Amino acid sequence: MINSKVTDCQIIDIRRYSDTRGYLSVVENGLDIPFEIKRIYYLYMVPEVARGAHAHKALQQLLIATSGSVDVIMDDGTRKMTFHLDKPWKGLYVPAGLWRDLENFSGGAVLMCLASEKYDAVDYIRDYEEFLKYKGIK
Ligand code: T46
Repeated sequence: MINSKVTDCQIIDIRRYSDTRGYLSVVENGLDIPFEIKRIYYLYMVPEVARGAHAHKALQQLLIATSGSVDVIMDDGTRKMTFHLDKPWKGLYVPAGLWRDLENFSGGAVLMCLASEKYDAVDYIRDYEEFLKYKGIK
């Protein structure tokens, strides 16, 4: 998705069910998000450092702060948008082809990622100049 823009990112309300026992949220293939889930991973016990700093050529993701909070800064090479994730029923849909930085993890934060593809190191662009070339900006 070379032409993707930060405005293609969107916050998705994750279905939730509550009763006297608390809340349950669910994401189901084919119903709740615009891709098939092939992998799940999560970041936790993150100290005061930034993570991310890369783009994906093909991977689509739904990022959910299942605990605590984190700032996700999305960048399409011409514009940046910051998404503050702090609720387990809010997911950030991230299309392919966008640079992301992950900052300000709160204590105890857990960032879960539902991913459209299996792990492939070749899908990553980790150099910002290369990213700008990929987007046709430089
Ligand atoms: C992303 C953000 C939100 C694997 O071996 N398999 C995997 O599925 C993943 C995701 C990572 N790894 C290995 C590769 C590295 O040696 O785990 C190590 C740390 O990965 P990375 O430096 O890419 O971590 P982040 O936090 O910068 O990025 C990760 C995801 O890689 C990325 O897709 O969007 O979380």
